[in-house]
Amino acid sequence: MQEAIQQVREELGPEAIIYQTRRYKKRGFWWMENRGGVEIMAGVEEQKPQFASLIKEASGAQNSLPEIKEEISWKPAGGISKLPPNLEKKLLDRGVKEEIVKEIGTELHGDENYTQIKEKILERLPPGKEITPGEGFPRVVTLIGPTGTGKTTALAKIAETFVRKRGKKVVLLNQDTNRWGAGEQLEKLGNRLDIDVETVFSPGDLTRAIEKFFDADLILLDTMGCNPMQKEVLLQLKGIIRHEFIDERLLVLSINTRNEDLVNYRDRFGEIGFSGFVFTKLDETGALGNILNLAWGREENLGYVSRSQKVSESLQFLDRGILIDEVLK
Ligand SMILES: Nc1nc2c(ncn2[C@@H]2O[C@H](COP(=O)(O)OP(=O)(O)OP(=O)(O)O)[C@@H](O)[C@H]2O)c(=O)[nH]1
Ligand SMILES: [Mg+2]
Repeated sequence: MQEAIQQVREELGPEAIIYQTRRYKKRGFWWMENRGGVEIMAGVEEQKPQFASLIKEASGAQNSLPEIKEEISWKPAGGISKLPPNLEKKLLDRGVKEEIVKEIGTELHGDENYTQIKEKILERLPPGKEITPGEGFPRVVTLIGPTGTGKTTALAKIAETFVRKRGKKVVLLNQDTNRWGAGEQLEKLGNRLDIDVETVFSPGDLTRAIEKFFDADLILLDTMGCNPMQKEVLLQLKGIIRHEFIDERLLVLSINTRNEDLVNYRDRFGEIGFSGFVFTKLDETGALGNILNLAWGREENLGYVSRSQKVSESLQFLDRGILIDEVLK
């Protein structure tokens, strides 16, 4: 131990502060190459914490200095959590907010393995929930979100999967009467899949449409893109999507958007209520951390991700375990 402390002083200077010293038995710190030894956390004041881990084979404690030097591995930690430095870096590189990384780190002791760390992250993420068709009556699902996030494309992918791959009876409803070409987009899809398409202008229309297609397995309601900064537009949407017959309200967010905007969108749409997330355009960004930031500590379910413009490429189910593995891989 004395020798190791001397090494620290040589590397960081005589002002180095020893924060913590620990001895290891030969067991598993998986990111530290499974070696026993001594770890010293030290830093120098007046700088961003420059923590360093000094690990030395316990069995080689009597080694002469040059031999010991070969076995010393300095691993500068990011300094903001007790996560293994490589995992901390991955989370930050993927865009996970610093406060979340810190929060994950606070409850760790520093000797957890990957599965244990994953468990800690899992605790704060909502589970994934798949769309299931109704049994004896239709399941009604609506997609909501800001303009151009990929709502209609996601809806088309869901319809394609349930009609073509699962042989279910699907009906499309369109509430988007504002945007030029919105109706035609769904008509085209309806023709291609040979399924019914109807436009609804009011909650009353929606009730009538659901009653009309009560033998369907799945009714998908497309909504107009909403600027959530316009309160009256949100309230108009709320009037339709809070309909008591709607089972799932999925918020569609394009993940290639600035994190601050995404959080704002989530909160604004949260005010009118949604039940799960669909994240689109993952093929355009590596910032998967945005998903973790948005779902962190939320009640709404994780749902699906879209990685392509092509309707033939189905949405992928996103469970929290899959999300963590994707962010950390
Ligand atoms: N790269 C990529 N593009 C996508 C994805 N999903 C949708 N898009 C594209 O995003 C654009 C907008 O898609 P729409 O499905 O029309 O979006 P929307 O939310 O229905 O738009 P509005 O109804 O106008 O609010 C189109 O060019 C789509 O092809 C995706 O996963 N990846
Ligand atoms: Mg649309």
